[in-house]
Amino acid sequence: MGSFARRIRRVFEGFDGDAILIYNTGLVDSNFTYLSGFTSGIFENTALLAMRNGMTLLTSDLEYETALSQRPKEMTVVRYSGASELRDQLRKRIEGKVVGVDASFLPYHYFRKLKRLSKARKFVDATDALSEARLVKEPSEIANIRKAVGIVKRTFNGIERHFKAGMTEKDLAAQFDNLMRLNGASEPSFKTIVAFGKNAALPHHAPDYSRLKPNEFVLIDAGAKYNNYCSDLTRTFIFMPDRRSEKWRRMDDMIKTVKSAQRLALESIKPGVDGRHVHRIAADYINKAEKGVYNGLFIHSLGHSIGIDVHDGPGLSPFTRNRLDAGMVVSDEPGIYLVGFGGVRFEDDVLVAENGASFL
Ligand SMILES: [Mn+2]
Repeated sequence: MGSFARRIRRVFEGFDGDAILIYNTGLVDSNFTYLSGFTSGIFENTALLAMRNGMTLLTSDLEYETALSQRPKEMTVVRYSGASELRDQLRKRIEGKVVGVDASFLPYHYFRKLKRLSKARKFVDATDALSEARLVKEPSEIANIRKAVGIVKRTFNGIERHFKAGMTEKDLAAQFDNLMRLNGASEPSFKTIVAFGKNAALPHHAPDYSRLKPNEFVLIDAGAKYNNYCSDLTRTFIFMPDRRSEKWRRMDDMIKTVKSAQRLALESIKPGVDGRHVHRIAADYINKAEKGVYNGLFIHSLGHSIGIDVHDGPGLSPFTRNRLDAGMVVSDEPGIYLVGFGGVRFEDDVLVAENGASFL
């Protein structure tokens, strides 16, 4: 069975309707990317109809050749010119059927139009079936994520040479993004976070004109895309450390604590374990470290699934039950955030395997 036949089968394991319709408006649905494997093209106003025995792509003249050259063998490509032809083609295929859509992506405005024009018997939400199918990765998907991770690791390896007193967070973010591309990324997988000093206490800080000063944190959270797949890594450095200062001692202790929590969490990851349990291990360690000085300062989930999306589904959250399985890729990213002082986060991407887990 081909790779895409297997993907279709996986999706229909969790869905009992007749067809799944992925409709790209201006943005590309990541489930479109999963089912097509396309790495080139915009595919605006393109419909991908998946059924148990194959897929049909309805696309415009603009994308037709691009689609033909990349299509998997399970896919038939049909071109349409104009909205009425798209409607007729769609109606012909789904009239009277039970059709699943990705309700987490498709805007309500477009959904209503589809509903009116297509004469499907019933539309249902196939979001969960789609996202569950994507949780366990195939070897080729893991290879792509591994590449995306390697690009960011290589970029981190040389980055301290680029730290200069007085540079802004924006300067460093621009340099980091450029280096990722030079190292093979097709693009960043999300907006790179660079946070100096006390800004590092804000987990989602957007790089601004803050300037780098000696004996301060430099937190960088970045990801690369490679062949449609994402990575997501974080490192925290201290710029020109003053090892005799009280401030340095605190910063250094925060770094050591977070790294230990990250390592402990990794060691507890294996198939069958609930993601909530892994979060708990890291959170308990941080809360109890140093007689409780960091209690309550780890303020987010330990990790999320990674794949075509940076947040590719549940991972290691305290709130959702998620049984880990071999082939899943999740981030392991504990942090300590001390408002007014600074923050530390270390993040690596973990492959869950039969006999345990390892950083990619
Ligand atoms: Mn992350």
